[in-house]
Amino acid sequence: MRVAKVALVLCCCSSAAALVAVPSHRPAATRHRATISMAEGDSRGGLRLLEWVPSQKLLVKTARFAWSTIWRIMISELAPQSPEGDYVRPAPQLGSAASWPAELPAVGGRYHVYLGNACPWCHRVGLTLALRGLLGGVSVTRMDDDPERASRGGWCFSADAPDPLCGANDLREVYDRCTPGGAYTGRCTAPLLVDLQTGEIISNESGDIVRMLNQLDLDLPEGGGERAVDLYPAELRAAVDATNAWVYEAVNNGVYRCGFATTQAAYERAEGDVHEGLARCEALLGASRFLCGDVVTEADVRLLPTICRFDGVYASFFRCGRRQIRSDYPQVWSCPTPQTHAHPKLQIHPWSHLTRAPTD
Ligand SMILES: N[C@@H](CCC(=O)N[C@@H](CS)C(=O)NCC(=O)O)C(=O)O
Repeated sequence: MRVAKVALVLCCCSSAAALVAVPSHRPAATRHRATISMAEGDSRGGLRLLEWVPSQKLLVKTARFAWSTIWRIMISELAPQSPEGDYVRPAPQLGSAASWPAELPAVGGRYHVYLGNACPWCHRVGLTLALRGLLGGVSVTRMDDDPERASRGGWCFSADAPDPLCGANDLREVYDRCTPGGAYTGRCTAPLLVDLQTGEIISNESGDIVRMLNQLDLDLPEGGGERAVDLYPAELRAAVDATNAWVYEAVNNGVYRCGFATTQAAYERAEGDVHEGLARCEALLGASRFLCGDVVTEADVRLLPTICRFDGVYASFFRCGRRQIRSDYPQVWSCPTPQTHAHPKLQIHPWSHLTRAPTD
């Protein structure tokens, strides 16, 4: 039906355009003939699908079948599914232990992270670098998201932010370069933390990277008091771990489970979890300044990237906008850094390359 509706709208628009296009200085009779001939001319444009196809029903069904088949193939590779249609995020591939490797010295300029602006998992790493005062000691490359330029995944380098490790064109080349044998076979995800001296990958799991960076103490001249921020203080570790677990399941990954669900039941499960999780955050942030009390922790750093993309992106694109942060979760909206909410750059569709799921 949707295709038919679009066709109808297009037909209406082109007829209207034909009428508007009639020059007004002509005599009335000429004007009438010109109107008819322009309208006829317009109707003969394009493939004239609606004229020669034997059945509109067949056309709509064929278009819907082709569209949803292509979408299903694409989504099954991008977003693996359970038999029930739930999105199952791939397990971390190069996730390390969540502690800074003892053999790697705390040396400024030696470690590098690859980040993509659109990516919430990268955003948590960027926030950690800032909160830990590490931006002067751990270098960062911000990549472009362009699946047509990248040979696998979407991340590639631009002329003004080239790859410092090997001058790669895209992140896949970096993964290859850092893999013994030179051929990495998994997903080329960001964020990625590497050792520039050995050319080895330290981790490509954002949660691990956040925790590792929390342990990295670089002796930087400009570190200042910022370095005093401990995102995983000993007395709050149990609370932070517990909060991370449900925030990830319900909120961080919950929005993806909504957007990538391929059955109605799976979508409803995910959508329910998202709003249950947000309601839980709302209650906690009403009672204390941050999720685990009065100090900022990893838990807040992991929540924020999802929150500030929620109204602009996930609500509509992943279809979890039954309630929105700005209007329905005031404590979440005002805490902890309201200025990052609805930042214009975060309103830009991070997945503009993807097409929406067909809704049949
Ligand atoms: N487990 C990873 C997931 C990161 C992730 O999914 N990153 C996305 C960008 S938002 C990515 O790079 N995807 C590319 C791909 O899967 O090919 C983490 O948390 O670090």
